[in-house]
Amino acid sequence: MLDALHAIAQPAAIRRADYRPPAWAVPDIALDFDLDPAATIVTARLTVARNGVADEPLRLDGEALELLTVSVDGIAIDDWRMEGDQLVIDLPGDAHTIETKVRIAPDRNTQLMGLYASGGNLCTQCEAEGFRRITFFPDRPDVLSRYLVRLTADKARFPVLLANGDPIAAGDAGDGRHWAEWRDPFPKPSYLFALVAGDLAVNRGEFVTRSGRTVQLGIWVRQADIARTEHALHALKLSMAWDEQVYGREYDLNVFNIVAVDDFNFGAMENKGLNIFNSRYILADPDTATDYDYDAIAAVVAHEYFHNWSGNRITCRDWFQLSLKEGFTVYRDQGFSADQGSAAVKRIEDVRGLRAAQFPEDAGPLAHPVRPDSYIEISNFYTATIYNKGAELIRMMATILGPQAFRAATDLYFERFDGTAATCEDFVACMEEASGIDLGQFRRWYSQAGTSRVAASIAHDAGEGRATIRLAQHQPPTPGQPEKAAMVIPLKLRLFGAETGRALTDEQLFLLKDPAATIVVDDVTERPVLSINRGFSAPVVIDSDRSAADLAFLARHDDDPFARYEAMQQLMLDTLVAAAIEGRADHDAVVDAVADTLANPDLDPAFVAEAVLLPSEAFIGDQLAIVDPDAVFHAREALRRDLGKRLADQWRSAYAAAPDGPYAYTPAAKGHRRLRAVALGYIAASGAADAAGLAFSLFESADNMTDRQGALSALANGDAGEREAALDIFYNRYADNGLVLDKWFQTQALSSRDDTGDVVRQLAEHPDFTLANPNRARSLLGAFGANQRAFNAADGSGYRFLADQLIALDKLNPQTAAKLMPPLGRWRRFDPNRAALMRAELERIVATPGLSKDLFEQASKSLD
Ligand code: 0A1
Ligand code: ZN
Repeated sequence: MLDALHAIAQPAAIRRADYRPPAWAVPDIALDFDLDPAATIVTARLTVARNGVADEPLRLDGEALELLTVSVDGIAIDDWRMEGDQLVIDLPGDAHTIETKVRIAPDRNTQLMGLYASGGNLCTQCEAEGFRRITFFPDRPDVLSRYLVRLTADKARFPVLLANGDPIAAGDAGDGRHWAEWRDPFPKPSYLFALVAGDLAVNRGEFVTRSGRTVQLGIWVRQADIARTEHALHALKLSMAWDEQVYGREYDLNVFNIVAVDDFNFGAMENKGLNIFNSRYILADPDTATDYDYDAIAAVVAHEYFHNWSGNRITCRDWFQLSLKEGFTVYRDQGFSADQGSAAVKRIEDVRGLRAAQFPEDAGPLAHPVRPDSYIEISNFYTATIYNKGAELIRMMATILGPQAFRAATDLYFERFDGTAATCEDFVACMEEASGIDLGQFRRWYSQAGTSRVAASIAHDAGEGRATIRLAQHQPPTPGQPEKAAMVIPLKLRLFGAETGRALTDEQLFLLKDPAATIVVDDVTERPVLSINRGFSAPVVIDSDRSAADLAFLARHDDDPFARYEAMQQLMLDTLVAAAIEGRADHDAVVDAVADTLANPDLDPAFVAEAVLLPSEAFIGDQLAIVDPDAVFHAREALRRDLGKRLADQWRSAYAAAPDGPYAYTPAAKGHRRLRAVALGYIAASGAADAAGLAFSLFESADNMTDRQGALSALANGDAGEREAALDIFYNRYADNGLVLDKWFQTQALSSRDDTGDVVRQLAEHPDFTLANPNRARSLLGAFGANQRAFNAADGSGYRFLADQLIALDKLNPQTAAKLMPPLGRWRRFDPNRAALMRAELERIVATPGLSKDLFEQASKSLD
């Protein structure tokens, strides 16, 4: 009895092993929307065709729907039944037409899944399981249908009516209402359905495909934002051309529309022909968006566009295969961004992102394989592992195959699986078939979680002229996977001579397949220094015994920019870890290496800016057996101050080196701005008397948000009088721009000041703070959770505050609440006091009545 009660309270897990093909196909669906924010009537006519066993009933998913009528082949029926959230109809024979009519209330939809209102407009979000909140349907990605959609709405309030595919007809409906019809000829799963109804302006463009078809492009936003859409439109055209050139993929409809909305749970959504975006990934002008925002907009526009092939033309058989579309599409957008500017800097940024988000996930209670085996709530699996580690898997296969075979393999994949719902296995099989390379062992990357570690050392026999490289791999245990088999790890290696600085070998790709391996290199006449995992050829941690001198040497001489950056990072990390453990460390090697990098005229300023930046507090903490957030903070601050003081002149010249002139979004200008911001940070860290004045004058004179926000961040970390002034000016100047106000909240939540916890709690009471808008919630709570020292205050005040906010947010928007929870789940990494305080908050969350599946899954797994 108790067990039964327990079973009801705990949401059930869905397992990959339980996959069964759908019993009924739905080749066609006609949808009719009578749109009204308070009460929308949705009529759905489905043609259904039996797919499987003769007596399987038709099961249609539905959630929060008010069912009005059901009919079969034109005749109203009442012998349907509900089993949980499924509408079940027993049907004789093999083919029928089913019609349902339901009522929904978009203006009460705070979850932002299904049909909802944002800024007075109506829009949809259906991935992963939102379509069931619009109408009854087999809401799973392997049911592909052709959609015909008719929208009717008040003409004054909703002058624009958009849906997937191409527009086919429109007209007046009388009574101040109008209608539009859209047809999407490409069969698609329900998660790719979308509609938008609203008062929107459009920035139109055109793209002529390589076969000569003209596609009408449109970026739809509110009228006041139209001037900020040019960058996104340009990025869309670049993406369309790039996918033709690099992957041979052409666009397939006559129109491609993008709509920006302010209330959105994720970044953007690839609905067929009608992408819906979080407005932060569309709107940009120099005054309101940073270079980082510009880059992110181009990357997300490209990502969603690339999904048209990797995701829409070929979709996923089930949600366990999510990385099939996401890992591959991230890999594709990374390639696109790399081609727009410096590929080396892009790779550095991507690896930094992987280490910040994915490595901790893989080392914590929520670790899961790139192809998971089970989930409770699929929305929780839109993770850095599925997306970013998934992209690294594709990159490793591309490295192993080489460019020609990889392109042949993607061609084969696109051709063979076009119009179907495929699996990760299908993708890997195409890689094998096109290349003739056996990827049997490689498949473990899909099934084993955790970040692999490789121990690497090199010995030199000067007499024999022989170098011996020893490698050993280690697979750490993760939840449910205590033991693991050896992986195939593609490692790019090269040796450099310690005396002459020249390369002693060519770059070599070594596939580490066994638990341990030895590589012997002859004709090595001087002491070799090992450059390993060049270009970050595998998403692993390298444990090497390279000395500070060898790392400094690589930072100076390695010809691979990533390896050079990496050597510098390792040198800094070794120094900071020693300082965090011992309370102090010798900074000389780092200071010399940074000085050298700053003095090297051959280096791109964008690269220099990355190379001289210290590892984050979180990443330093990740290297410690038990994270001591205060020790890490002080070690890092001490090194920042020392670098700031000892290289004061170099920072001043780096700061001044950026050429004057109006804002331009070019790789060179971006690099200069980046270096200027980093230099300003060091000048401020040095404690120089004029630092706040310098930052404030940049803040005031800047003609762009990149410099202005860089200056604001530098001020926000200090306690000069200019701090308050700048925050006030910034707030007043942008009071009517939600995306910029997010930056105002975020900058304060990321501050390194001692009082940040108090400031954040006050900001949660600010009239402009609301949990109803995901961007705003993330700007304060997400940034605070990432601020290692402030969040992990020893008295547990940060944990209590976040838990309070999550419990409140869960009632409105479970997905966003669940996304913000992971910092609370890292208790194993901290001392017993902090761990107990964190666990107490997790327990409080789990015990909250009416908790969502989303937050329940994250919090309960984090307690295990
Ligand atoms: N497929 C989208 C991500 C996405 C997933 C779920 C969403 O629901 C709220 C929204 C967007 C992408 O990869 O961009
Ligand atoms: Zn995606």
